[in-house]
Amino acid sequence: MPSLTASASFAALQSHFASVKNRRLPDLFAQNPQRFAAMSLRAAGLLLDYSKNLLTTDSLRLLLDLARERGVEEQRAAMFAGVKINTTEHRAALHVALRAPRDAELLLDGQDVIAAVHAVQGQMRAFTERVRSGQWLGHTGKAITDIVNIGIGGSDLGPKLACQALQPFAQSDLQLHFVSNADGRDLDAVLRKCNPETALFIVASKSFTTQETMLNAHSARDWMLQQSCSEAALARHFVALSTNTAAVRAFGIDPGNMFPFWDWVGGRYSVWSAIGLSIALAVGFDHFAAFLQGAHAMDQHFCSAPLAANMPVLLALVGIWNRNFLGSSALAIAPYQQDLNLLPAFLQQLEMESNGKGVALDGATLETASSPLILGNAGTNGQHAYFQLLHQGSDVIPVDFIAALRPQHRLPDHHAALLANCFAQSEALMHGKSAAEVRAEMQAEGIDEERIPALVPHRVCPGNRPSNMILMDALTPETLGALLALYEHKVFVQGVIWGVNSFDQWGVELGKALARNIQSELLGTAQPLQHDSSTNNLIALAKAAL
Ligand code: G6Q
Repeated sequence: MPSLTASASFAALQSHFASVKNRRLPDLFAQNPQRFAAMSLRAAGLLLDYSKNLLTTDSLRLLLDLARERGVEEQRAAMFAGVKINTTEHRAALHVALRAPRDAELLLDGQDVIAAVHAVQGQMRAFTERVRSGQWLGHTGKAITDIVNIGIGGSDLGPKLACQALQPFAQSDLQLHFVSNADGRDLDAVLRKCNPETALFIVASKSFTTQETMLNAHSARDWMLQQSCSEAALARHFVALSTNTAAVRAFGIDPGNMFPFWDWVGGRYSVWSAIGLSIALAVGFDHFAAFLQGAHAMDQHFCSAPLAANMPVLLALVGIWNRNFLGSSALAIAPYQQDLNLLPAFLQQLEMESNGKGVALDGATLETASSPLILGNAGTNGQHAYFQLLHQGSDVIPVDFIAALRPQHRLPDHHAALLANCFAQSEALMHGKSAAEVRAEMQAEGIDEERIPALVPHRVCPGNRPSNMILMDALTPETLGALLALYEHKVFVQGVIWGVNSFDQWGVELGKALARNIQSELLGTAQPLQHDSSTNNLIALAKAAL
């Protein structure tokens, strides 16, 4: 595949961009009263309104040409067919199989993938029901009250997000805790809340070798033993989610208490696998199944809708436009829903670990920018913090607003205020406030005429700042599943267009390896240290303090 910049549609977009970049979004709306209808669509319970982006129908047509020329349709078919598109790890990327119905068919290396997926789901359902009904007992015969998921990265962010987002569906008194950080304060704070007789630890690790997770898992195990749980009774308190049976057994967890998954499930795409056990425990397996169904509905839409009416494709193309033509280096994620507070952190990993790459699949250096920096937190909180930069900063940072039309609480007035803020922000970013408006406003406020000229530039908001709006009727297991699948496929499409492998993470592996070396130096006596003078001195300082 030639590089992105060598493709004919990329060149066409570059010359087209020159004719659009000085347009004003409010003018585009004024010229076409049907702009919302033309630039919004519904799929799998979600509505995407991308009309507040600085593009025209010509821009879209050229972006769709780009998607075709870059092979989005062929790569999509390859992913769903189980082709080993993760070439640097020689693996398929088959997370879509995790949410496929029982009657779907897919063979991978001779294995019936769908049967294997549903067998594990059956195991998860049976276990979940035993724990939630109080039949699964701790070592002193008491029912489980606290679930502690020990995992990091993809083995933490998705389950933690979903457990928080679906809390209104919990219908159980089980307390869910997530421990990820190597900082002992993380586990220590959770252990203080738990009773060793009624705590259940889920060790969630695809590799079962990740340093932070194994450190926390061993400390949790030691804590249980110190609290008078016998080695034999640990089986009542530890289960594993992993692909590595040997390491699970070596840790001391009975493989009978292990929920397996497979190397074709990438860490950041694993929330749909056994890694979702904590979600099923929190909300019940039926709700977890609904979460999978919501994602599957988005998969079906992504597979079957023409590119021009395909939500993940359009969201991806708008992102390409903003990143590679408008030059935006970041994307803000603003969920106007407290329960989605962890979505920006989840998407940080999904987008930046998948497409934060500078090298194309063929090893060539990319000639264009790839993943933007992802930032954000829940609205309205973000409005009182970083939104200042969105409105008046020197960089144009597009925003994805995400909101539900119906709340999951009964407090009066709150939801109208929340939605009003959400819609007002997207409108304000687009319209801005001109010098004339600022002047008139200050005159109306009675500000001294002499002071007005000096104040005007500070109060002007340039506007013309792009945003998407993603709406759902309510935040449910189905809509959450569809939302996460939407972003997964958006990231995939962008990866195809940029020509990168969205499914490896060699940068993450580098950090893991270096930390192992330095840890052995911190704890050992190896001399002299062979690092740069900064790292050598930092290690020496820490060694003296430890
Ligand atoms: C995700 C990454 C990474 C991974 C963690 C945890 O795609 O590979 O975030 O999920 O490093 O890995 P384990 O699940 O193997 O412990």
